[in-house]
Amino acid sequence: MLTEPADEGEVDTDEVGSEEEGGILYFYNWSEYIAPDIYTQFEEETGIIVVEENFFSNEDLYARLVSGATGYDVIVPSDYMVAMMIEDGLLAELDHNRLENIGNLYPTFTNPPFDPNMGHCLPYFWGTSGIGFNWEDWDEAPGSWAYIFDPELAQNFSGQISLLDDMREVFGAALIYLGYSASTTDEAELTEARDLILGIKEYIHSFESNTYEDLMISGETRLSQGWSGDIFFAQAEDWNIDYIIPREGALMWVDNLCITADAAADPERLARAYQWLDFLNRPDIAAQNTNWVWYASPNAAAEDMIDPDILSYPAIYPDEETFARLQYLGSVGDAIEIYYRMWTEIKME
Ligand code: SPD
Repeated sequence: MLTEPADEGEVDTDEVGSEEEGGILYFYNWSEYIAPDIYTQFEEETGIIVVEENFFSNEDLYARLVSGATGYDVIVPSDYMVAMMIEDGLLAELDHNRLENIGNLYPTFTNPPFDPNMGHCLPYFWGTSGIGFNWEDWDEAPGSWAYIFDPELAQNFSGQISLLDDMREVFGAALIYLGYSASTTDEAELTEARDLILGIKEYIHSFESNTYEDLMISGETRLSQGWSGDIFFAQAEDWNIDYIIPREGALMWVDNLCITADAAADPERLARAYQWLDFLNRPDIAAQNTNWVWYASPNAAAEDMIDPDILSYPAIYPDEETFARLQYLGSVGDAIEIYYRMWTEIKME
């Protein structure tokens, strides 16, 4: 199913099959973020072939679209990135009348601050960003970001710690550890966070958002900043691997299904995109998806079909006490330039 773009900035629409029958839909998604059988089912029901390509951070996705990439029909940005993309005119407005299954969502997800009344996107999955660890190394779970950000503690895992290759996530975790907002625009706070990260950089195995769960499975890394479902993916391979939301707090996020403004300019592409969004929002499909990826679903009508072990797992569906320690990333306006500069300093050092 995977295809590479023909040139920088353009999807190769000739590479996979022809546009006979239902045509082709280009889906730009995070990696390992859909139950693979869903493609076959969708094609059987609609004749539409879905071609998936992956990105590994919101910033990569944004850079690709803002530099003029065309051809992507449906993309999956997180909350704060949806707000940025709306501002830049990169997303189509949603006509809710074309989405039969839109009523299936939990009310908490239907009027998000980053996209009032789901004007542009539907929620796809939500989750948290915490710490993956291996019980072989611990008597008690590592309940603090200090195990990553305090050099005294981090040196115990020298060369065995991975951080997400994701600027907002890494700054977010460091800022939360320091007691600041994860979306600060204050340069002094950001400088402190940058210095904190630089202070433990010698103990970092890698900045990695794609294969960090594989590094945990192989034992090459023992502590990973990671996304809940990805760590559970590793746990399925090695039951000693586990996930914790640190006591200082952590990020939560909602990833969203959005139709690009580019696709909306073509009625046929737009029609396929609506069919795809509605299919993914069907209760049986949403449940099948969560049962495979182990991320929480915003689809209330799917609940009865989701594996009860997943529904009752507090690291996937956090309890109220944990919820109170979570925060979303917000848009940081022009301060994004400070983030980019400091992120480069971290990576280059
Ligand atoms: N393997 C897919 C993980 C997708 C996680 N999205 C998280 C976005 C957080 N900003």
